[in-house]
Amino acid sequence: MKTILVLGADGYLGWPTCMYFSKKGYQVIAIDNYYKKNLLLKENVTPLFNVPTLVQRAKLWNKLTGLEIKVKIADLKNINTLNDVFTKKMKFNWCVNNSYRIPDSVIHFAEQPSAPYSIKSNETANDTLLNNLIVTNNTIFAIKNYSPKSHLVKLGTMGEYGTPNIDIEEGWININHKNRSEKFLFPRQASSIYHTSKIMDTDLIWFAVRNWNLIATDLMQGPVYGVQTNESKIDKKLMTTFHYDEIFGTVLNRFLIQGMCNYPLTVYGNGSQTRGYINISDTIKCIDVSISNPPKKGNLQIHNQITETFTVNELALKVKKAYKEFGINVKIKKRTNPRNEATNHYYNPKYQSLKKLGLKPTLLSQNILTEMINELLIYKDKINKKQIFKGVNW
Ligand code: USQ
Repeated sequence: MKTILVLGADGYLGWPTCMYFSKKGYQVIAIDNYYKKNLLLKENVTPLFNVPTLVQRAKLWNKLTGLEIKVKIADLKNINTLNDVFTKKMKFNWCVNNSYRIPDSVIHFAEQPSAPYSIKSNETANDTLLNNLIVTNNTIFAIKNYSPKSHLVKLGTMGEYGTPNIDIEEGWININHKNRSEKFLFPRQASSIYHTSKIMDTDLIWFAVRNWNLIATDLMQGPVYGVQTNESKIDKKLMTTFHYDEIFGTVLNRFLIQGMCNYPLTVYGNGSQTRGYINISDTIKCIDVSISNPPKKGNLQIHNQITETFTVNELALKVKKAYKEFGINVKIKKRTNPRNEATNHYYNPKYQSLKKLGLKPTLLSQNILTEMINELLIYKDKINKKQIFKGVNW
């Protein structure tokens, strides 16, 4: 039985990842310190519905499936947290059996994930940098010091590349300069402090990989959408948290809630900005594919983790069309873009590598949208319209 360590296990992607690998037969160790839950309180925003704590969900998972997800509530900024895992001194907050194997893979989601939060103030920018860089650095050092054969799988972001006027390669580019050539990280130029912190993460990981012969995969993911994964369908209490507020909600999840409560879809600027998107179920499949295909020692493997690209206008029209089936006439309102981002821009990212390794993408069909609307409709009364648009300016 292989062991995986999930960092940031209470988050939108962390918890479904824990259940998926637990069901697949992995020994799963889940760590989180409720950093994001506390951020929501601080920012005075709430998810669409409350989810039980990580410990409660792990207990429920065990009751319903007989499988164990070991849980530790601890701050990864503290060096001892990961050192305790790798030196087998970890005392879990919940587990069935205290014994465990050193992790074969470490899935790192433990980051402040919001671009608007990161840009709000000097304090929130510092909070983002401190959390994201220190947790990444502690993870690197724990692996280097105690388990250099463990595979680090880190969630990066397509936003590291920005929107350059050339095709975006999968992480690397060959540069010919004055008759000499070398392979470099693809140029990065992010448009928020959050996205910049991910660039810095990549640089830290690349430094560690080439100096200490570590094994790492950096997944450049686009905005994710989705409500349920196969495992959460067992019981509503196993569902992952769902955000639709301006700070923590991603655009498609936000549009679905806006359409449901008769709030004109908040298209920023002229809506031509293009991004690569991915279904939450595919995020987890990409992690699985990455774990099964580690790079060689001393190599940093980078995959662009998206399955298709859309402009914001295209997403808005898809949501409008999906709601028509429900007899709801969704309005779309273009508003002054609170972000400093290019709207009319070239965008041609490459994203073949995960498919070559076996990913079968779940594309954004009308059926998927209808399914998501049905999953969300039961929470319609819980929507708080006041948190849809707060106007965080860049
Ligand atoms: N947008 C709107 N209206 C909205 C919200 C967003 O037009 O109400 C636009 C934004 O201006 C942007 C695009 O939709 O052009 C995507 O915005 P987003 O809020 O869904 O995504 P973003 O802030 O870029 O960040 C999200 C996640 C982040 C992840 C990133 C992937 O929060 O953790 O890294 O997606 S990427 O965008 O590829 O960098």
